[in-house]
Amino acid sequence: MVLKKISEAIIEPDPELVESLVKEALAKGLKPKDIIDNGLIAGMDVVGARFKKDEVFIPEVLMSARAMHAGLEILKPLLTEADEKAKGVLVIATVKGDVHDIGKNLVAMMFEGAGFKVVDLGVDVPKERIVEAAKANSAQLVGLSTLLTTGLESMKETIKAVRGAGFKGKVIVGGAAVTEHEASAMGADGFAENANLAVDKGKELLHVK
Ligand code: B1M
Repeated sequence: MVLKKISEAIIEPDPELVESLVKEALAKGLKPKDIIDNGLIAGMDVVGARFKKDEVFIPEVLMSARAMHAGLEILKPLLTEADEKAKGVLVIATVKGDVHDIGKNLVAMMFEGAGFKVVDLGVDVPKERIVEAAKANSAQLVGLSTLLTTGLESMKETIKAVRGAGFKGKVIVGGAAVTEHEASAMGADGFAENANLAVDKGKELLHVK
């Protein structure tokens, strides 16, 4: 019931209500991942479908995104494992030309939660900055996200630049515009459909548990 209320507070965006409902869900013993998947993301899925049908427009979508962030901020610290040594370093970004960051932030949070050090470069990030950050942080993983079909070319170019700069780690990609087939065609080492699977894929590629 509380998860349904959380979804509704994303659909009819009310960041304060989301905050208090997320706290209520935690107090009831619900797991953060359950709250994210079946409360926050479930609500955003409805908003996405309405956006597609022109039933809601960018300002409403942004309000829903803000409500989603309000919930995620509470859950973020709870996802972090008490692990002294990082399992690896992930440099993550939404590629140049794309400003969508909700999914990318979720992936970053899940990696942090699984014990990785995460360097989040934000959105609309040029390939040069990603190359630089991967080097500067001795990253084992580079994660790229795009939700736009037009972002696929940026993603491909970024992978090329990262490889061209001699990066020896693994590149993992995702986002609604990417398919497994495209991911391998553009030279990524791994693809994941959602944030949980992204962590599984990252661990598999780096051979860590
Ligand atoms: Co935009 N938008 N948007 N939008 N938006 C989409 C993506 C779209 C599908 C809507 C539609 O038309 N049906 C469409 C893209 C079509 C396409 O190219 N195929 C679209 C468009 C067209 C646009 C604009 C061009 C609209 C315009 O201006 N005319 C514009 C683009 C601006 C730009 O980037 N240059 C635009 C703008 C915006 C807002 C700013 C209003 C807002 C973004 C706010 C923000 O992110 N801070 C927005 C939103 C919110 C959406 C929808 C409604 C929701 C996206 C979202 O956050 N979903 C979206 C419609 C939809 O998806 N149904 C839409 C929830 C999130 C949890 O899912 O990000 O997919 P997602 O992440 C998932 C997985 O994909 C995966 O894990 C996450 C779940 O666990 N994943 C990874 C993501 N990254 C990963 C990386 C990985 C692995 C997995 O490894 C590294």
